[in-house]
Amino acid sequence: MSIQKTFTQFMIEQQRALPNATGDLTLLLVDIANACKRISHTVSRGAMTGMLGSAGTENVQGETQKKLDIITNDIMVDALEWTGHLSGMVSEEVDDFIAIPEQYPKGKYLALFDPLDGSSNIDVNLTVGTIFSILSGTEGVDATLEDFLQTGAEQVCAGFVLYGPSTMMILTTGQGVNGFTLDQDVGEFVLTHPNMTIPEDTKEFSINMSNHRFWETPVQRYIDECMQGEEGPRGINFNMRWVASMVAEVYRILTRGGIFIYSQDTRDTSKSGKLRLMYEANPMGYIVEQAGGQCSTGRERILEIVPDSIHQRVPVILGSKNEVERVVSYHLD
Ligand code: AHM
Ligand code: MG
Repeated sequence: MSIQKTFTQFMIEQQRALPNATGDLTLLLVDIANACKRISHTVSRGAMTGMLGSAGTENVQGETQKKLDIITNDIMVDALEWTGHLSGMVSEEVDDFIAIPEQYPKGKYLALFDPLDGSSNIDVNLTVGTIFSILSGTEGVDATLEDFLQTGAEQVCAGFVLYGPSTMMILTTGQGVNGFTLDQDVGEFVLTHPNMTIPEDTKEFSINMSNHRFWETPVQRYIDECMQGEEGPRGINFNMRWVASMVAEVYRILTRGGIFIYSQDTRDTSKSGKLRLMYEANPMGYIVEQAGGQCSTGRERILEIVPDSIHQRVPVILGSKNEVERVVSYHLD
């Protein structure tokens, strides 16, 4: 019987191929994987833990926090702050960046995460996930706010963990995209989806249609053309999916192609979109590009945006290359 390659084995083999690698990133990712196993277990116990529902508090984005938003944030912070691999963290659920406590060594990386993406789905038992992005920091020194304000193109690594029918981790370190499934019996992620690629064409789109009247004209034009199907200018019938969990949508796109859009709209002109650049759009954009897809705001490549704040929002259009290019061309028109 052949034994499947574990996540740790995969990472160590990748590290050996790089002459200057120290193993720090491997150890950090193993710690992140362990935190996500704990989150997977917590989420899977559902109502039995009494942790479903609202916490009655708001995060910096003005969104009501679920109890599990706070619990999963604490799991990530507790798992990572002591390791010596990080000089600071950013979480969707915490207003300021998170400093490493004084007693722990400061490492050469920065971790940015959304501990529970799609948490509006948690009470209805649908797929949620953890998204993370790793940037370079300065070893031995406490991070400052400016240290985090790097473009997505500078990410060392990006990944997400999906808590669905199976728990999966999707990861890129800039050498393609690989998917690992959690073997619940032995508690290890194993490589099940090597070299994931996104088909260049698709007939499936993901967007929250209820916001149609608020979208900008290029997005309305694109979706309206898809909706016209065989009789319209595209000449083909499209399918639609909207899980309201970006992790689930991006995983589906990595599996069979598609386009995901959460664009800027006129509901609240003070916000440029809903999704956050540094721990949602950038890591997902890096993964999608590494799998051969594209990721744009409609006007610029997401990975080239120079951030001005850690909780900045951006419009997101990502997925199959030819469809994203089409939406971008409608913006240029
Ligand atoms: P969250 O990080 O607070 O869960 O919000 C992000 C989520 C995405 O996963 C998803 O694409 C989007 O919000 C859904 O938004 P909506 O409920 O407006 O359709
Ligand atoms: Mg999120």
